Amino acid sequence: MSQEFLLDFTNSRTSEFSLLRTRHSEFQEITLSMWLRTTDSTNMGTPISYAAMKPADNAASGSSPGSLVDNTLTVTDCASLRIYVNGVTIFTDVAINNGRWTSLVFTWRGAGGEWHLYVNGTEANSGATLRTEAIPGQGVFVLGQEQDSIGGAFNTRETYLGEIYKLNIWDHVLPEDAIQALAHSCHRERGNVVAWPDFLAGLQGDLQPKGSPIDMEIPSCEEHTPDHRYNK
Ligand SMILES: [Ca+2]
Repeated sequence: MSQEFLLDFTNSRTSEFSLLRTRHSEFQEITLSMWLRTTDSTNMGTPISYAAMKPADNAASGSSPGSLVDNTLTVTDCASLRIYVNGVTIFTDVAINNGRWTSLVFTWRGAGGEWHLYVNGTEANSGATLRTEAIPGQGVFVLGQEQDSIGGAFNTRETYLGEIYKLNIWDHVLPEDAIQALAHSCHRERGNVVAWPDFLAGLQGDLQPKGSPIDMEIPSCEEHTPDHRYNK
């Protein structure tokens, strides 16, 4: 299935989202890439949230189901981006609610907790999270809503308002040149944890895929990517 579609979240209803359950085991590293276009300045709009259960210490006994790690991996508030990893808030001080298509790439390494945020291919902020444990696996990704329980407990004030295009997630930190390539409209890479078309099967409410417009106002391959792989 082609990646050439976008999802447009046009209202604050909690009934419109896409839900995707992963069977992937825990994540030691993450690369999250997506294109967003939004003007929202009032909602704590959440393009993507991930919720998972932390395995119980005595999971081997099978007697305990473990506990929910709220905000296991979540991106929210496009007026001043906050990214959560294992419940820890990263305040990036990056605003992207300017009504233009914006490429966001977030990388995180469990070992050391180092994270980087790239906006349109340029590093906008970086740091280290305090906790360095792995992100629990076998959880639920939700586009457009913020989960407070696994796959639910959404809040209208945290609904994403705007468009999402080509959201992909990898279980490792991509090399610098690959991160750069993600900031160009023609990239064809697919995440090995989540590939953009995976979300089509979990669409809820009135949310329907739209063809990606040719006037997306995002950098063309020829202008910005000398790499021969991306030239037609
Ligand atoms: Ca939450």
